[in-house]
Amino acid sequence: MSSSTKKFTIAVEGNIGSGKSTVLAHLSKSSLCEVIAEPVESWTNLKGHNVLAMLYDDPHRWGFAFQANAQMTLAKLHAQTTKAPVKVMERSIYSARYCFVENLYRSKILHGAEYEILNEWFQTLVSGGSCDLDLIIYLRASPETCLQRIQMRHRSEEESIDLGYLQTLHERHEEWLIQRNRTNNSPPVIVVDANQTKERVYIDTNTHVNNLVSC
Ligand code: TTP
Repeated sequence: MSSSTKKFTIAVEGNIGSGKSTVLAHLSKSSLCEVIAEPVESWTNLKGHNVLAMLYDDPHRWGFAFQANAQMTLAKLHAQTTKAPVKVMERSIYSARYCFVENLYRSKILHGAEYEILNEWFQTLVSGGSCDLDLIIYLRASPETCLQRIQMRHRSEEESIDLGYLQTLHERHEEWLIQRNRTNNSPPVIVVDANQTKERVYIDTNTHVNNLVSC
């Protein structure tokens, strides 16, 4: 495939409240990009069940079910084809596994058996190559900034999120994307300072998307 017709898949990653949705809304205006939004709506209404609220109300009871569903819904989005040269995903199956599942397990919320089942399922879903990424853009924001933004947007399910939870999730993102603890087949990672104003974040993100397509 020539470089002019080659298609790319990018995942925009970052802690809860780091600004992924606003960056995606901005990128959706570019003719280069087709944006695949995260299926949060399907998590708040799974045939009438709000599994996101259930997760926050009782993580021990619902952590496994939520993460099983998150992995499955994200894998479906990975498999979706797009017409534009760049497919941009909000999150990926990799952050569901390496950040959220990992965090629930290390916090002793997921049982060892549940962790192994989710991991086995994850390995199966990614093994065919349909979840491969060409680039990860990491919106790196401090947990304090994320908390402020979460409080401002006021998603009712997330009222129990505190700084401690965001700090542990921040550490999982850092292990995965900065310390590169998961090096097998990992795509390149570009870090964008997401503590900046959203205008600055847009400019930085646009630059990276354009660079990817022109190289
Ligand atoms: P995010 O994927 O972080 O989306 P967001 O809308 O909060 O992102 P941003 O503010 O940067 O635009 O999280 C959505 C919700 O789903 C959040 O409450 C965390 C939760 N979640 C999990 O609990 N487990 C998972 O595996 C994923 C992907 C999300």
